[in-house]
Amino acid sequence: MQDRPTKLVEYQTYIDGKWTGAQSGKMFETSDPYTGEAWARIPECDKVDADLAVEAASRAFETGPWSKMTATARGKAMRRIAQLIEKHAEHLAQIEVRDNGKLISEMAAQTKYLPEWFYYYGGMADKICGSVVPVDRPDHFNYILREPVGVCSFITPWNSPLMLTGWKLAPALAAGCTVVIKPSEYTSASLLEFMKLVIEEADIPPGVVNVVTGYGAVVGEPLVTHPKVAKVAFTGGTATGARVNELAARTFKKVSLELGGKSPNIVFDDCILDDAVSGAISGIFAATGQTCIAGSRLLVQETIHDQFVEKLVAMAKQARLGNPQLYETQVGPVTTPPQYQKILGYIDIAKSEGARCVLGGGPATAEDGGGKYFVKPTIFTGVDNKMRIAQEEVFGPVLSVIKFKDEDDAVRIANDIAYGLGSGVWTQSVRRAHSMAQKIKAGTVWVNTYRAVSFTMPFGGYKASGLGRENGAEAIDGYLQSKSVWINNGPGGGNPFIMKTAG
Ligand code: TXE
Repeated sequence: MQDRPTKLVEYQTYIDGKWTGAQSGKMFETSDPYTGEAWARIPECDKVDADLAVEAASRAFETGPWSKMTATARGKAMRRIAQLIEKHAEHLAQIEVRDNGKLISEMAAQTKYLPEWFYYYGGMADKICGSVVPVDRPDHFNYILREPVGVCSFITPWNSPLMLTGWKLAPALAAGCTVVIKPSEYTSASLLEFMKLVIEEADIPPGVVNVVTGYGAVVGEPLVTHPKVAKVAFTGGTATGARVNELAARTFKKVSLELGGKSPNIVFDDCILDDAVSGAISGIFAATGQTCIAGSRLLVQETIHDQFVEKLVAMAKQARLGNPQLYETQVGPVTTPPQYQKILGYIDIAKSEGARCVLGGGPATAEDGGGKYFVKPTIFTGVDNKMRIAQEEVFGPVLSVIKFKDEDDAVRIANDIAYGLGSGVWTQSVRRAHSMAQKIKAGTVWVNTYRAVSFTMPFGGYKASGLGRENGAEAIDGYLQSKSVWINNGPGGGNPFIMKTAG
């Protein structure tokens, strides 16, 4: 176990290029989920700070150096950001683990990969082209400008704080927007380190990237309702996402939402069994199940069900629970106390619904004897898709195994859910792979792999899993709007009382 820190680290937040506390002077503590001990103090911002940050972002967008910078220079600035992330990747990962308890092996892989987002979108900055339109009028020269939407608010969760920020920040900066970021109250520290080590060092002008820290309802909502905010990009729970969407609609903001999931991971009897077993395990137990794309519903064809479950349990049993800062640890603690209670509550619900617990099923202690908030990797069989354990997002290391007969049955069960974020298919049949990919209603279908993401591939949800897409070339559209320019080079006039709808 880590020692209790004798002195808490004190962070400030970053508004208009300056380090500051909350205007109220309030602070809150952030804890290490492994030790359960507080290790840092974070400014507890409120609406006053949110308003200051939005005003700073608005000035930077309207009149600051950023607004006058060429797109090529923006792209260069983004490459500086990428290089600085590369330099500090390991340190940033360690801070993330300290705050969210996820495995260093996963968080370090994320921070090492994150520069690619800034290289990719940085390269796009001076390739955002408008177009000339051959409009159906004589003597006209019409064109479309693509302009940045303006000030954007980002609200992010605790499970992958920097990665999910980068998915928003890189396309927003490439488009020429300015931003205010509110990280989760559980994991603010890595973003504040990022601001110091990366954004400040990269000489990004004041006001372009601002951070306010604190609680969602207090400092998050003012960022969603502020009239000068043009776009809100949110990642978090579905209930919060619905509220954010409703509030943002009142002032007609653009919104993108990346919400929860209950993703089906579908194993056919023609799969390579060992690959599918590993895929099923990493689908649910990686990140202690705290990922929106967790393959939490494992659909197994009845012909191989018993054999598959036996192999699955045998492998899952070997998982090493322990200190998430060590590279050999395979399962870390749950990030927050409410999340820990929620997961244990769902385990009870599953048992009361009649699902059969074949592995785990309760709190755990890490192998080193230390640690807080550990839950045993848990597998339920005999799950019916109508049960709450199959329909609701647990966000923990709890797998529901559901039997199916054939392809049609698998598709029916996979789609009989409010969510539509990820999905997996394990098969060696090319025909079946493509057919399933077409029929599953989800933003991502992985075939013979699971939980892969890339800056090049769009990511987002169908149904209650969200709105819009992050990543890939199309993500930049979420930070741009079109302006139609009409130039009449011929005679004007005509009937002044009638709209010019015809040539
Ligand atoms: O998320 P919240 P919570 C799911 C998962 C989890 C559940 C609840 O099922 O168990 O959501 O987790 C900010 N206005 N996911 O409570 O509340 C909040 O401060 C504006 C899925 O931690 O959605 C934080 O910054 N902002 C998920 C962010 O919203 C508000 C990741 C997310 O917190 C706000 C996390 C408000 N009224 C949880 N209320 C994923 N998609 O990966 C809260 N916030």
